[in-house]
Amino acid sequence: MIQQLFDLKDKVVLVTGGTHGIGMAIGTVLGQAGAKICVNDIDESKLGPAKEAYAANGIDAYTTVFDVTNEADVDAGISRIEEEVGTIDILVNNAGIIKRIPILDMPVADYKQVIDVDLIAPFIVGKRVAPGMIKKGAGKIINMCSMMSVYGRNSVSAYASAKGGLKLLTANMCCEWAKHNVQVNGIGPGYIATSQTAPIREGNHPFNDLVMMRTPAGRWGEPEDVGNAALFLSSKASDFVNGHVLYVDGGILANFGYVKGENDK
Ligand code: NAP
Ligand code: GCO
Repeated sequence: MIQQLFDLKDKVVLVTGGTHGIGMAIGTVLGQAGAKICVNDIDESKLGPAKEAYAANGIDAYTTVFDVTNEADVDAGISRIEEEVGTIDILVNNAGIIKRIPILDMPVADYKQVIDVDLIAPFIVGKRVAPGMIKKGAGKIINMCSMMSVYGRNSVSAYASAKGGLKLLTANMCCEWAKHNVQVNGIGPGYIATSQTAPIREGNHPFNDLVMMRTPAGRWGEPEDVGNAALFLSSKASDFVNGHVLYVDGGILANFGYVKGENDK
């Protein structure tokens, strides 16, 4: 039955940084598909509101605090999940930060912090979770990539460096773990309306014009658009999809752009 392809009943999911934004949308969709949802955050104050938001959608989310950049913290956090919920079947490396600073003005410490969260943390968490999947003989890992896995743009050098690296870390995880029936893929969202893009979206920000010019769909993406793609990559339907980055971008990567008023039909 087609529904069985997308049934995640009894699967244990970890969405890092899943207390709001894209991560919460992913956790919600996977939870509604039957999975047991676990989310972490670096900030304990985010856990209560997140648990309530998940509950409002009928999902009893397991919440815990750990810093994805800290190997010991990750090990303790994953151990808690393994003991209290079960071995993780589906990992979504979603936690991420961005710092929009031109290279000449960016302190090296800021560059390193973005690399730590957006690239090294998926390595740390993936390396900690994969052994359980390998032992079970099955698993799904989704690394949250970006348009900046393939493009640069002014002021996001650290973020693009990390997301570009994450695209190839995804490929390498695939090469090493596919033989164990662990599918590792990326999702590359376009411009999505979350708190991360609020500074370049709200208050009639001129960046909106660029997003509209580059996005054939003519809108900002919603977190749910990404959640739906995550359901595919978490399900049996994608068992032969590996090392792939699924772009959820409204057509940005297919489009050089257009001049307002020209060919608008
Ligand atoms: P967001 O609203 O800023 O959420 C990011 C989450 O990651 C937050 O819950 C944050 O916790 C958590 N986090 C940050 N550092 C952490 C750490 N060291 N340990 C644990 N958790 C940590 O961002 P978003 O827009 O939902 O984006 C989610 C992911 O999608 C990110 O990887 C982002 O790069 C990627 N992405 C976003 C877009 C977009 O247009 N929004 C497009 C492409 C890709 P706190 O809130 O407590 O800091
Ligand atoms: C930016 C945006 C983007 C999005 C996303 C696009 O400043 O350009 O924040 O980086 O977050 O990564 O895919």
